[in-house]
This record gives sequence, C-alpha cells and structure tokens, in this order.
Amino acid sequence: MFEHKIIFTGPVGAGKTTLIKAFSDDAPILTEVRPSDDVANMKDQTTVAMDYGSVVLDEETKVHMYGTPGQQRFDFMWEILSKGSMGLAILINAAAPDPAADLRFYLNAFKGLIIDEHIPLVIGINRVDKKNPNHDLEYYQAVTEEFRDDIPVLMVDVREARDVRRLVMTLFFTI
Ligand SMILES: Nc1nc2c(ncn2[C@@H]2O[C@H](COP(=O)(O)OP(=O)(O)OP(=O)(O)O)[C@@H](O)[C@H]2O)c(=O)[nH]1
Ligand SMILES: [Mg+2]
Repeated sequence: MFEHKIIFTGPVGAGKTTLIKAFSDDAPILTEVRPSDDVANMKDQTTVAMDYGSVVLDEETKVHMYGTPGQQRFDFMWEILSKGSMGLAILINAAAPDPAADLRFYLNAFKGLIIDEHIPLVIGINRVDKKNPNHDLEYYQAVTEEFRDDIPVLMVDVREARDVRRLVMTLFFTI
C-alpha cells in the first residue's frame, strides 16, 4: 500500500475540520477548543493545533490528511505540518468578505511548497451559494495564475464525501 500525506489549509471557517470529519474512514483526531477571541462570533469551535484523519482511496492508496489551524497566531504549526507532505489543498470560504484576498494570503504563506518545491496543489472553494454564487471560477483563477499556471480550482461542499474525493483525486492527478 502506498501511503501519502496531504495537508489542508485555509482561513478560519473555510471547512478544514468539517472536511476531515466528513471524509476520514476512522474517527478523526481533532484539537478544537472554544474560541477565546472574535472567532467566537463565527463559530463555537476552532482548531488550535491540527486535525488528522486517514482514508483508503483504493486498494493501493492510503491518504493521511492533516488540517492546519486557520488562525494566524497558530501559524507555527503550518510549517511543522507541511513537512513531508506530497500535496496541499487550500480551502476557501466563498461567503467571506474577500475570498480572493484570502486565497492570495494562503498562496503566499505556503509559497515555499508551492513555488520552491512545486508541490501538487489544488484549491477547493467551499460554502458556495449554489443558487447565487458570489464569484465564478475565473475570479479565483485570476489569483492562482499570479503564482503558477497549473493550479486546479474546484467548487466543493466539504460536507459531501463525493466532493472531497474529487478534490483529493485532482491532487493525485496533478502529480
Ligand atoms: N453553509 C455552509 N456551511 C458550511 C459548509 N461547509 C462547512 N460549513 C460550516 O462552516 C463551518 C466551517 O467550520 P470548520 O470546519 O470548523 O472550519 P475550519 O476551516 O476548520 O476553521 P478553523 O479550525 O477555525 O481554522 C462549520 O460551522 C460548518 O458546519 C458549506 O458548504 N456550506
Ligand atoms: Mg478547524
């Protein structure tokens, strides 16, 4: 069995923990606490160290999934979790005030992996209002193209295992 490590990053509330909970074969390991700052206005729990879950994609592939904390004050974990990773997925909350700025911020924060190491990368746009999407794919692609011209951008609902599988498979196809 081939074992791969991938990481999920992105802003607070983008859905990293939700994704790992929805997709992991076994009960995930989470480090969520009640927020002590204004994140509490948004949600009851936030990740302070990491999420971990694993999934067997097919008979030869097992994927170990690590979710980073979104809050910048825990950014020391980002580098730790990045070590040895074969792929990176950036999740974006489409309902946030400025999702393009969020995407640009995370692309910059992980520039070492994205530009220097040229690691496989996929962008998942989550929390899209399907009836009335704020932004189309081109809006996000305009940002990814500032960094690399081979970055797939997908609209996903991370609560749906089928969508997460599509996101993860896209990462594998770009290897
Ligand atoms: N409306 C809507 N809500 C969603 C969707 N996906 C996730 N959510 C909700 O959005 C929130 C996402 O929160 P988390 O999964 O904790 O986000 P996170 O990225 O782990 O955030 P931090 O750990 O704080 O960095 C949860 O309350 C989810 O129930 C979606 O597609 N649509
Ligand atoms: Mg989380």
